[in-house]
Amino acid sequence: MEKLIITAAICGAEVTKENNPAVPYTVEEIVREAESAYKAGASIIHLHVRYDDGTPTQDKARFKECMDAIREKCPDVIIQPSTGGAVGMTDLERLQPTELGPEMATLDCGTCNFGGDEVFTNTDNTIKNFGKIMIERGVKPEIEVFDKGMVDYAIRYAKQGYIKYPMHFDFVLGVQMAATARDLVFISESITEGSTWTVAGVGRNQFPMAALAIVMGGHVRVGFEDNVFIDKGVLAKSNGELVERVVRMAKELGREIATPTEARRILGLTK
Ligand code: KMH
Ligand code: ZN
Repeated sequence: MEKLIITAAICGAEVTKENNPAVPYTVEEIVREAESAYKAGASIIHLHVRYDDGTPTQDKARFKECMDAIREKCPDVIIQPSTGGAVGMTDLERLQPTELGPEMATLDCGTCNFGGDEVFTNTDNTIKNFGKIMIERGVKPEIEVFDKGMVDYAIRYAKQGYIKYPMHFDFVLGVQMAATARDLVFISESITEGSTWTVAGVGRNQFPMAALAIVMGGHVRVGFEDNVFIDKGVLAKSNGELVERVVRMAKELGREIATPTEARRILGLTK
């Protein structure tokens, strides 16, 4: 089995300091959280950025500032900006960080309900356009899927030339598709041969999904974007604390942790 790639989704766009005071907004806070996750064993930082008051933004300059500052403290970490941004942002806003030529970025492969009246919209044209632009800019997509139909869409887009093989998927479970062992087996067996996958269990699903991925040969995403608790009712002090728990679990289960260099090889990153 390959070593385990841990992605830390340190910030998100929806979670706030009201949910957990350690959620980062400023550049300094974002760097602090990235460094804590990296030192604990994360090889990928999935990045959203905020203005100092916590407002999510896809502003290219703000991304550059945060990415440069993260690289100073975590020189070899893989930085994976979000192109999902926050609900309601335009495609042009969302695409801005891909202009910085990152190694990876997310590519959300469908529309999904985000609670209440919020809908995270990704039309067919949006996805094809994002895929095409990411190929042009040499950015490897992490394909975000919230249910199994989005895997099927991604395979269709790959056949049509909008996504390159081998693909890398992130199964976000517990938003739309349930976070159960049965669902994880089903969705992970639905991807194309040679593809890789990671799982982001949302809320209380974070560590159970991580445990399954560790033994199934997948990879793991944790972080405040998806979950702010280290244990039932106990807020995590940092993203690093969430990563540390996954590292402990992997050790107990006999799976080694990938360094950023090893993660690049596993994912076929060439930049
Ligand atoms: N914040 C969500 C609307 C991604 O990063 O690509 C989108 C999201 C997915 O978080
Ligand atoms: Zn995200």
